[in-house]
Amino acid sequence: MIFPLFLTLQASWLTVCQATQHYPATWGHYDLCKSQGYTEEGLTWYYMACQPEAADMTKYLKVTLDPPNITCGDPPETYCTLENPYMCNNECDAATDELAHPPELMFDIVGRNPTTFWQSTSWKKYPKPLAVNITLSWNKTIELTDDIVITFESGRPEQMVLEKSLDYGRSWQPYQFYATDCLDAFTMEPKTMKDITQHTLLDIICTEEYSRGYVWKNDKTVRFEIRDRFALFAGPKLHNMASLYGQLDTTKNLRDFFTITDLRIRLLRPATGATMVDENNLSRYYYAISDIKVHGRCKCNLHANSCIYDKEKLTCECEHNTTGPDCGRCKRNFQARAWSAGSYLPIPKGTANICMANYAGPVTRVCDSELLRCQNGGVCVNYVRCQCPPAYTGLLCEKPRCEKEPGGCGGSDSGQASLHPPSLILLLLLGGVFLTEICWITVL
Ligand SMILES: *[C@@H]1O[C@H](CO)[C@@H](O)[C@H](O)[C@H]1NC(C)=O
Ligand SMILES: *[C@@H]1O[C@H](CO)[C@@H](O)[C@H](O)[C@H]1NC(C)=O
Ligand SMILES: *[C@@H]1O[C@H](CO)[C@@H](O)[C@H](O)[C@H]1NC(C)=O
Ligand SMILES: *[C@@H]1O[C@H](CO)[C@@H](O)[C@H](O)[C@H]1NC(C)=O
Ligand SMILES: *[C@@H]1O[C@H](CO)[C@@H](O)[C@H](O)[C@H]1NC(C)=O
Ligand SMILES: [Ca+2]
Repeated sequence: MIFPLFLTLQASWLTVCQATQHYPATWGHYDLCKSQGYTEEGLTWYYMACQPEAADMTKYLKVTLDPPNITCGDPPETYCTLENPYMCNNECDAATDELAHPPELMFDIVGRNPTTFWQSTSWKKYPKPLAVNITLSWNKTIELTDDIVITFESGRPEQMVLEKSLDYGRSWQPYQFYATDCLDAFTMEPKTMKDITQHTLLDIICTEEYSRGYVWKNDKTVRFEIRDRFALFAGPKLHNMASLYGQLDTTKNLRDFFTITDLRIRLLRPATGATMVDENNLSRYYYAISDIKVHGRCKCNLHANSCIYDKEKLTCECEHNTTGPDCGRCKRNFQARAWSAGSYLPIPKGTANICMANYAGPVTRVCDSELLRCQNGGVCVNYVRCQCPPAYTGLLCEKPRCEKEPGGCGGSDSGQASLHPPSLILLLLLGGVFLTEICWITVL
């Protein structure tokens, strides 16, 4: 009797600790939806706010190019470098594996040598703009947890916009503008992350920091700074996530700012490296991207601690009697109170806001004479309750009544499990909420 119980508790203690230790302490909360604990009533579940682990989200996206035939190589083409129009050894041929540059190469393993990249056709139709949209779709709401980083193999574009959608691509909002000259390109004052404060966090800026490809030849990345924005609330090293979570909980706009279903990179003008475009050799101008990083987690409204990818689709594994791709509603027959997202507060366990069974609805399936029998000689009354013999209690008469009495079932009593005092203390020490606390304190 004591042993299995003890092992269960120990197992749940281990689960809590292991789950907490994978990732930085800053992200360590909210990783379990429920845990088992011990009270006077026996084992019970504690429900907590929970969210899936953050992950590399590029594994789960669908990429679409517009125009669709903008990838190089059909027909084959030879490119020259931006720096030297006589150095022309970049060949693209869609029909040859080694010389093809399809969009998948923006999401393959980093560090492959030579670098793998997607490449566009060159700017053959100059002065008509060379405009390309790269759209990344998840068909699922995602919460960004780290910077979006786009690594160019070509020079970085002179004009570009990063856009997001929150409604599966029906409407789009800009995230950030990028240009060598913000005023000229977008009639916006150039700004950097340093200009952003807690109060202007939702402002959309134009930055010139990531566009001077020619001068800073080794700078190949274009970034959208998520961590710097988090840091405005959580401190430079994100050590005070409680503050950020508190803000996210109370400010819907802020939460939505980091939430997306799709991203779109609008490439508007390639690197030219000079004020004048060399019209005699347009093979110098094109876009090439070797890598795109998008780190985030499935949005599950704090009702799931995992998100599965099945049949090319991400879905939250909803707990707390919720359902839907984002756990956005109560399950059937669990609508006794209105659905509500879980809450990060109070830190660190949050509030689960579980959906409750409709007691007023159809009568529930407590007992029958076939499968769900009343135990210890109890009698099923109208399928709704067990009438228990005097010595037993509980929904199915499964509990000896003496458990509720002072002194429990110990003493002269025959056959009942007796808890030895030291084991009992150990059990209580390891039990329930206290158990989780110990664990968190150890990890942090
Ligand atoms: C892409 O397709 C459009 C219309 O189908 C065509 O006008 C254009 O020339 C094509 N571009 C390339 C680079 O093949
Ligand atoms: C122009 O580009 C072609 C490749 O399209 C290259 O072979 C040639 O050397 C270049 N010429 C000049 C003058 O830059
Ligand atoms: C790219 O997307 C924008 C809206 O986000 C749209 O206006 C534009 O027509 C699209 N296509 C190209 C080639 O830019
Ligand atoms: C997106 O997901 C929904 C289910 O949530 C599914 O019915 C639909 O077919 C998916 N759309 C695409 C384009 O995969
Ligand atoms: C569903 O809700 C009931 C209370 O209405 C609760 O006892 C049960 O544990 C919940 N189930 C889950 C999986 O959260
Ligand atoms: Ca690559």
